Amino acid sequence: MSKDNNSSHNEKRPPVVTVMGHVDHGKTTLIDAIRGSNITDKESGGITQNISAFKVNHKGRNITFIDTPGHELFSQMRKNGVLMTDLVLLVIAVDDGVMPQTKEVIDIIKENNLKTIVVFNKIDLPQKSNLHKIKSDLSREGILLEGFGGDIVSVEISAKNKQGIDELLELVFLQYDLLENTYEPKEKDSLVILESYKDSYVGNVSLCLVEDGIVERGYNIFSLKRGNVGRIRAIKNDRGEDIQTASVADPIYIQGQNDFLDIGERVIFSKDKILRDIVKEDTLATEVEENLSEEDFFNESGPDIKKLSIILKTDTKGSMDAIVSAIDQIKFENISIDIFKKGLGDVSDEDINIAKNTHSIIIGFKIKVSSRLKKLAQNLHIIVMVYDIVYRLVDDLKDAAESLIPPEFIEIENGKMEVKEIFKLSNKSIVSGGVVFEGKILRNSKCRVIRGDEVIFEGKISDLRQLKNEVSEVATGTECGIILNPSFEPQNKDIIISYRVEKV
Ligand SMILES: Nc1nc2c(ncn2[C@@H]2O[C@H](COP(=O)(O)OP(=O)(O)OP(=O)(O)O)[C@@H](O)[C@H]2O)c(=O)[nH]1
Ligand SMILES: [Mg+2]
Repeated sequence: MSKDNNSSHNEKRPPVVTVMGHVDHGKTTLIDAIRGSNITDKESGGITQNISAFKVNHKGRNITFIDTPGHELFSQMRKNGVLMTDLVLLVIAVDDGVMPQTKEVIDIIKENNLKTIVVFNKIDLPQKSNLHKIKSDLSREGILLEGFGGDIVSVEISAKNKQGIDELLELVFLQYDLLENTYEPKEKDSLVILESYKDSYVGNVSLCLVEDGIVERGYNIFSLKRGNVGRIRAIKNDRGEDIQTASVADPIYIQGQNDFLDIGERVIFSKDKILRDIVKEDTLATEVEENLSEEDFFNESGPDIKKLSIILKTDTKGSMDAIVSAIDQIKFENISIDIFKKGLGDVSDEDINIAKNTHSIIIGFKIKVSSRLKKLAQNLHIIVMVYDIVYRLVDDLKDAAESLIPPEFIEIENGKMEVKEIFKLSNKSIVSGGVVFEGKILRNSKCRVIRGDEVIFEGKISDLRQLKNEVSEVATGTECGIILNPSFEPQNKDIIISYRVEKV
């Protein structure tokens, strides 16, 4: 079926604007200021950990904003944030300046040749005086602002005080209107998938932007990879309200598809159930639920490798990707963290079963474990750890992996004594008398006796005396008597070395 296209495509679609930058520079606060919302209050750990999209109307024109996380672990999500983007707002807090993820975003901007507005945020702070320096730092990164040898525009705002927001929105339209016509009508009506997850009640859900056409509830969707993936049972807008239709650039959540839609995937939608002329791309769908066979799993690592086996359950595909790539970067010699199974959604009976059979621990991110399964896991001694802040999860996994490293021990000498005389006590104890010539001799320490080049005894100093008194240590230059355990009789000129063993 060819697309029924009567609408004029000469006009532009609403701009899609992605807000990006280093962690805590104020991206979500900016979106809150624009929308009059307070998303930031609800974020676990005060950081954004998922991609989200919002539709805003300013003076009669719509804009779609995409919020991205700034934490370093979410690189892939940042890349996903620009799938359909016309303009990037590069948010830089004036009290922090150009930081690692600012640079990472600059790379994404350059790679995708994206038009950018630099948004200097937090100008309510005294560090506003850093602006000149930050601008020249940006030049070094290839972001040449107006007045700094380039034509990239910037704006100064305080998201917190809602200062400069109107000016920013005007600038967005101004810059967008300068762009060539971005609205290229597609041959077929389509959606771009920004994020996907599994909801325990409604099944597969995807956050997407309408790329072209008007999508309606009840329409069929077609993956280029897998063909028909079912009907759209419900469409929700960015406020979670049910809607019947959505048009180009609208951010929506679709439900009801019977297959998982991958991030970045373009799906076609149509009233028709069959689209004969859809060309399947020659790629395989990403597997969301993935198990290694037990046999493969246990054969994978060598005998000297200690393994921490995990079952990973997360809320969304985006967070799964972020966590898997963070786990890939945890490296300790001879330790491997193996993901035996990964999947989206709450912990299931099957997860517990697999954990039991493979001696895995279950790691969850923003998912639930029912009290029944918690109890079952407890009875089976299966560790289940659920997090809602990604870096805590990764830190704990690092610690768990590190705890598998066998500790190394080294010997440290306390001191040495040369034997000069042997006494035998009435209780048959043998006392080696002599002078400490290096360090200290410690009672109860480990010791060895050396004759020439040979070690002739290994044991402990069970008794240490100075004159007739029992003492705990004897220092260099002092005479003392040592009783060894097990009992042993050295000869004159033997050396007794007192030492300790420490963990490194
Ligand atoms: N003083 C001041 N503080 C701000 C401003 N904008 C944001 N903040 C504060 O900066 C902190 C981080 O703000 P967020 O909006 O969560 O930052 P973000 O860039 O979305 O953070 P991530 O999404 O985790 O990367 C919060 O404590 C905000 O209250 C501002 O204009 N002025
Ligand atoms: Mg945020």
